[in-house]
Amino acid sequence: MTQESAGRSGLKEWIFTTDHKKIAVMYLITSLVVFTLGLLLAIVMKAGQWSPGNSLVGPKLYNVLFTIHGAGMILWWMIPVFTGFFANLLVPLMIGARDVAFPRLNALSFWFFVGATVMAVLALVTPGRLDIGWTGYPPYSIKTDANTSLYVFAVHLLGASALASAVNFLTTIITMRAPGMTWGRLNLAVWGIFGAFIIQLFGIPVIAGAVTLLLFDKYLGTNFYNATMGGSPILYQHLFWFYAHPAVYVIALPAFGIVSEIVSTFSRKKIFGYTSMVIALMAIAFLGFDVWIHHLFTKGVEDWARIVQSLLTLLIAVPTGIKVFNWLATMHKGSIDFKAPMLYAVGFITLFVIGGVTGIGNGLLAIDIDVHDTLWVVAHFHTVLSMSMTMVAFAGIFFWFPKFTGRMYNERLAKITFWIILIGSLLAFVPYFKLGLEGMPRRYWSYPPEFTSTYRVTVIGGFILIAGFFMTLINIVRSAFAGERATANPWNAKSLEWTIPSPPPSYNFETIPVITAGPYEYGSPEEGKKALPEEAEAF
Ligand SMILES: [Cu+2]
Repeated sequence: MTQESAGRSGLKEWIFTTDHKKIAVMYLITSLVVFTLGLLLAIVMKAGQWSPGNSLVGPKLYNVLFTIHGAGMILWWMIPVFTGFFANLLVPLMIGARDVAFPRLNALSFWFFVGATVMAVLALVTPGRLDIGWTGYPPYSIKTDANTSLYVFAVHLLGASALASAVNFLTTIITMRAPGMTWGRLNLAVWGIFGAFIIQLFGIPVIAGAVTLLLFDKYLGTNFYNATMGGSPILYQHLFWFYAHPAVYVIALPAFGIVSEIVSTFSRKKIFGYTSMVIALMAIAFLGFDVWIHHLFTKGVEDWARIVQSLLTLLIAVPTGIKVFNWLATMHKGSIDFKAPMLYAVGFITLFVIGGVTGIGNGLLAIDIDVHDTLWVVAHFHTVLSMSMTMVAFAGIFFWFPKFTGRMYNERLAKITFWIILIGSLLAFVPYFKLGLEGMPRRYWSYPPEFTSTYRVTVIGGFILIAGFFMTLINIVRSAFAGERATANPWNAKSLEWTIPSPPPSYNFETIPVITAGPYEYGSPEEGKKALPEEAEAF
């Protein structure tokens, strides 16, 4: 994709590449393929729910479908698109480096990720299809004849990939910033990615241990999670959610950073409250490890632990609220240009606030006990996480599209699909809040007839939503090959990556820039000053 490689751009060039930009694109392609698969499964799940009897999908198949949908969308779409694609694309360009600290390790991370994908696919085609949910709770995951082992190995390989990435990117951000790129001048996207990898570093060993014990219980006859032999299935849930709750912020922190870049650029204003943004990002990374028990409020955990973690869960609303306030304050009195990335960013804020406010509900111990394991929870995480973070992913893909492909996406189509996705999301998931409050449990293949009309709204909404996503995918693929040629800085943005050609040459910067100002210097005396290499320095 770079000019240099144009002459020798074969499959081999991609397979053996250590260029962070090429690795980024390969992460994007892999995760978009799995995202598409997740959508196709969602179509089947939705279609079957048109009528209460569900003549299309039986209970066993439904379990398989939501397992693949959940695991695929979280572990192969949302986490890799932010920590694989965006981290690889943005970090070196934004800190003024020629690549990551360990380029070969970076390639290894990607190929481990591919290996994990292959294993996950094998888990599906081998007998006893995987039906354990993305959570893989024992005792069911031990008792089932499904291939738990391949899923566990896939999680191991994903973990190895993510740990290698964490070491690589933390080292890169700490040691490879260009001269003058102080911590206070880092882009918020880099701060978000930094926070995400700190979480990966501390969280992944725990989940890797948790699933290893699962493997031992199932195949080697140990009883770590076997209650009848003195073990505890709840132990697994503690270990699982100790990582899996913070994993939400592995997705969200880079997303928060990306939204900040976009909101600032298209409001033509410096981001409001930069320091408070950084503190909020780091506070969330820390607090994220102190709230996992909110997933176990109904599982017989001691009261003191439930009360403390309920309060800590609510505390996360503070740094989160600071962010939303700062984005709105950045837009306030800005000259806003609603290009597609900005529309998607504002759509994200909308869905995120709807989902976030309902999160205060399930964070409260008393309410959670009522809505636990109902469709309320499904509505909550699909708005606050799934839909809103996918909005950010597309906002970012469109925003940096000219940079990494050298071409423009179709603006008109992107705007139309934004509205389709937003309306589809609201129709597909808001009714789940109602169904959840009325007591409809999650993960049921069928439902009582009195819920038919509400279910049908979600089915129609789901189809609208999925149609919007497919149109977005078409836009991305078509524009990558046939879009208009892009200039170096089509948005007139003020960050370092826009000072180099689109797409960037393989070495990124001809001379390593000397940084003299922070990002987001719109309309101030410092405007445009940053990233103009005043004194070139040989690298
Ligand atoms: Cu949680």
